[in-house]
Amino acid sequence: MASLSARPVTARSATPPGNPPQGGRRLPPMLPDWLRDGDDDGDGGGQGARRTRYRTIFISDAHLGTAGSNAGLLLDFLKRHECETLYLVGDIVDGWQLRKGWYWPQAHNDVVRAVLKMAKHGTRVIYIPGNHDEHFRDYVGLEFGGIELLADDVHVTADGRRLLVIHGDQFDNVVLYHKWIAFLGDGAYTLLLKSNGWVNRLRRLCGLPYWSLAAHMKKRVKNAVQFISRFEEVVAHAAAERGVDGVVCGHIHSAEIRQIGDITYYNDGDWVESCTALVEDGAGTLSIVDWAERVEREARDDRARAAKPRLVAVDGVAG
Ligand SMILES: [Mn+2]
Repeated sequence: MASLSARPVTARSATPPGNPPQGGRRLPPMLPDWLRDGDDDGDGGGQGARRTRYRTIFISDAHLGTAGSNAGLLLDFLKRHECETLYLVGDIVDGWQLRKGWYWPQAHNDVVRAVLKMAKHGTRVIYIPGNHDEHFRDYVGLEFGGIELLADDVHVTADGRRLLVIHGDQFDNVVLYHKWIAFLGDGAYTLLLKSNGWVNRLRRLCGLPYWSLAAHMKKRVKNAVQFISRFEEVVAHAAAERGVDGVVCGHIHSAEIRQIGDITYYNDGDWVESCTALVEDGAGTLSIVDWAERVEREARDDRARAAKPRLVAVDGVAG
């Protein structure tokens, strides 16, 4: 796990400019009323709140619509940050779980509204669907509520590096049949990469949910470490084929910054287990923010500050 290396610029949030016109076709309004306007969530529209500003924020795997989602922490993170571009790198809403049974508490709604509000106030928001929200893949290339839906994207950092942004489920079959590829070579790699899409489209047509490699691996915990490093290598391999300098993904719920050959591999983690985001500062440096750890540290510091005056008084007596 990478440490917090970025030096964010903390600034009072200025009055945000209007949403700039964006590319892509505009859909007729299709948001239900309860999502349409995000300004009445009690934080005064973000005016005057102290927020940490980053150039780019990447988050994924919030799994809203499931009991495991740490929506409260995510909402806290979103309210205390601002950025030029927000990438939602897949599995934000868990469509498959919602089909099984509707679970949508207020905090989950508030996260959606916070994102819509960011879009409304000038943040470019890009949603790259994953496997749990693959229903959104039908709308790739469109824009709704100020949010652009893309299958994947190439993000250019402030220092000019090109990063492929992709959820990562596209590589599940390759990771699973990794051993066979060693025998069968690069042709098999390409074929498996394609088959991953076919198989899951077919499953979807039959009304079957996405076959989850992550769930499969959870049953074999002892292989998890090996699985994660193999996933990272497969993703880096695909990024190298795309001719980029690095790759940002999610999917395996394991935040990481790691150099693999010529490719810098970034994983923004998740908001179920670890509560992490990947952030880019104004100089183009990316780092992982562990928000659960940060909130805990702040609480610790507050307690220490509360205890301090007593210590000062003791020092005074001693001096
Ligand atoms: Mn996923």
